[in-house]
Amino acid sequence: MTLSKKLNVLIVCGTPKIRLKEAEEGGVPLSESLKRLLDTGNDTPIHISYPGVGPVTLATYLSNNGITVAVKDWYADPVDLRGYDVIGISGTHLDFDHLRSVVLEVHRLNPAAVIVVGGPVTLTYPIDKLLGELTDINYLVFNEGEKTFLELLRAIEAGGELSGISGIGYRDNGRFITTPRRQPLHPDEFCIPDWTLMDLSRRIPLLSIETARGCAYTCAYCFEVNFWGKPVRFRRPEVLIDELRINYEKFGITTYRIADSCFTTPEDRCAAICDRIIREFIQKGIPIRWSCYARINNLKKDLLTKMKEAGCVAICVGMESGDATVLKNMNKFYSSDQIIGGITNAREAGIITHCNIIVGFPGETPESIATTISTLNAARPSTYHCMTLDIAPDTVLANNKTSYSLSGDRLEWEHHTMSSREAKKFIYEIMNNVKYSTHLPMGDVLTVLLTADGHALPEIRMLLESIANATWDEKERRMMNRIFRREHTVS
Ligand code: B12
Ligand code: SF4
Repeated sequence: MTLSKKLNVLIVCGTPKIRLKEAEEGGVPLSESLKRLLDTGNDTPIHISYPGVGPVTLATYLSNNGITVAVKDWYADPVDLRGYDVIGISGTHLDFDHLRSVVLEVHRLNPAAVIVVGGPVTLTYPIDKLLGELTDINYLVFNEGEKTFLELLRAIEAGGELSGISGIGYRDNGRFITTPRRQPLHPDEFCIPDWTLMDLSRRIPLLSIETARGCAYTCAYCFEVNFWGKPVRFRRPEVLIDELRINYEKFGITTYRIADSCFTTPEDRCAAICDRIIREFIQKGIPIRWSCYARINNLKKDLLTKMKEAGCVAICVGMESGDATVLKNMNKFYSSDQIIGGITNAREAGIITHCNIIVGFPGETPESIATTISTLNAARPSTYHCMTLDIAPDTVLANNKTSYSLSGDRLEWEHHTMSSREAKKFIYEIMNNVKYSTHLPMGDVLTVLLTADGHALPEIRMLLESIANATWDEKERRMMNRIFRREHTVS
């Protein structure tokens, strides 16, 4: 499809609302105490939505290269699609069904627009499903979007040839074509996102920031390693400081979620960025606050103390299991003692901790589940979240099913010691036996959302503990409800 004129481009993005009922059906049971706290019945949508950094970074890159572009949150902004020639849909947080509904609606509202879909969703489903079933999509952009989308737009604008553009998918005479993977950008080519391309006025004062792309580890279930490629590409610390300063001066933003796959590795880089934040902001009275993804083996006292001083309020840790065999099978190179030590260190440094748990990885047994429970009870993270194993495509696990004695796909699987059906039941077993931590999807996100909304850490901790213990009286419960609702009604 070609349009021989200067293009007007819109990128739509956002995280869909999660319905409690859907979350439970999807294998994410919510604790009774959390349901009671929400007190809204089973079908109430919770909207944990704040702008992701990808679409704006992408739009900034296009804008710097002369393209007229805007970004809208599909789930939070009023979106008028009239007048756009190309509509890009960000699939960073969309699954297939959500993608289908956005594509259908975009096409209904602007049938003439060229529809381009990018983001992780383009690689979590095969091209014949995406282009075969969603016939309104014109092009897919795989992996990193900046250069690929720009080249694609220029080709559409000029009526040029597509086959020379790396990193795209399209139809050609009834066939689905995938062009070769594009070489990654040099980190100096990443843009400082220009948040004026999005309407921030209706959102809480919280932004995402990326300091690196990729991850140094190779956990067997993880999709991010292949998505971003190796080696990890690090942005220069001085550029990050500029980004924080610009966002403070333009929008008064001081609260962030660091979007990196693993911000704490390497430790000396993490410490060096913290030092700069302390020097450039904290010591000048600018209260930068943030959360990040962290790795168990990095959770050492000195680093955590520095992170706390630099404004870290919460960390999200992919603990995944407490059992040595399961951890080894996952390519995780830490022990349950390290988990307990690391989480304890973070708590003692005053940082709220959230642990993700995968239930059912090959090697999982009732005994390994018991070890995970006892590890969680000894480590006492503030919040945790259990999911059953999802066999994501192009992971070490998906590519070596035979050696893992694994059959099935995505959320329906079976191996020597467990099936996905059994794994779902074990989630309840974990929830019923973990004593000191709150089962909460996206716990650290809640923490930074509340921080951005002006709540103090003790208040947030009290909320999390109240959810866990469910012992509050009516007055306390009303206050918790107010805190929680305030944060959820923003978007
Ligand atoms: C931060 C993050 C979150 C935050 C998001 C908040 C926010 N607003 O930023 C939180 C914690 C809330 C979150 C939640 C979830 N997340 Co998340 N998250 C991430 C993470 C770590 C970083 C995202 C990011 O900002 N990346 C950096 C930017 C630059 O990358 P990007 O957005 O992908 O954009 C680039 C390209 O993808 C592409 N691109 C993106 N959009 C578009 C659009 C067009 C038109 C084009 C051409 C290109 C393009 O170009 C961009 C620049 O190169 C990623 C993993 C990762 N490291 O990327 C997972 C990830 C995106 N999350 C994922 C998942 C599954 C979830 C959850 C569903 C998890 C869960 N079960 O609860 C929930 C979503 C729930 C919901 N409905 O809200 C998956 C997505 C898989 C998929 N879509 O198939 C990922 C990849 C992690 C994983 N390995 O599984 N997440
Ligand atoms: S799970 Fe986390 S630490 Fe492991 S490879 Fe993926 S992003 Fe890296």
